[in-house]
Amino acid sequence: MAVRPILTAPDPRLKAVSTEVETVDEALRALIDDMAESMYAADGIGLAAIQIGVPKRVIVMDLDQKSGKKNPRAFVNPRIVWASEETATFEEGCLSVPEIWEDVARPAHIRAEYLDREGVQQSLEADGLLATCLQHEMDHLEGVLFIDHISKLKRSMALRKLAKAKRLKETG
Ligand code: GNR
Ligand code: NI
Repeated sequence: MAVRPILTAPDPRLKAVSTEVETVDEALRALIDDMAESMYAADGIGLAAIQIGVPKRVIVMDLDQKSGKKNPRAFVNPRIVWASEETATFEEGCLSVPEIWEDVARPAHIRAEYLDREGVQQSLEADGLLATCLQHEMDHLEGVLFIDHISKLKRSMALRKLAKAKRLKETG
């Protein structure tokens, strides 16, 4: 297992559309384990494979890791099969857009289908933070970041803040 570096915007790889996983095998489980380790190391609650540069439709998530007990969940080839008309607004952040937090409205309730770590088909109904996080991660699979859902002005301010932080990090 290894912690891998997380790509940050405006890295063009974050805009890639990830491809379907064909078989859930040991190599994929090794990727899932690296993703979980990278997510925990960065104090995130979710991570899409593209955030560590792998364009595959794989997500890991652990919403209650703050409780101390690790309970990572893997979602392979997830699909939203139903979404409510009703929306819910959460303040979102992203490990690939560090230190930026903005409100995003998304369907409040969703039903999703996916393969788990063993390659078994699963179905899930979600609301609250789980629904938000799953949609945020599934956006990554399409090359979409949460800042793509906010106003153009807020997005350009966020990207400028990010560029400045990167510059400061480089010059020390
Ligand atoms: O760690 C994360 N927190 C978070 C908070 C609100 C809504 C979405 C998220 S996901 C984010 C980790 C991440 O960037 N996943 O892609
Ligand atoms: Ni993210």
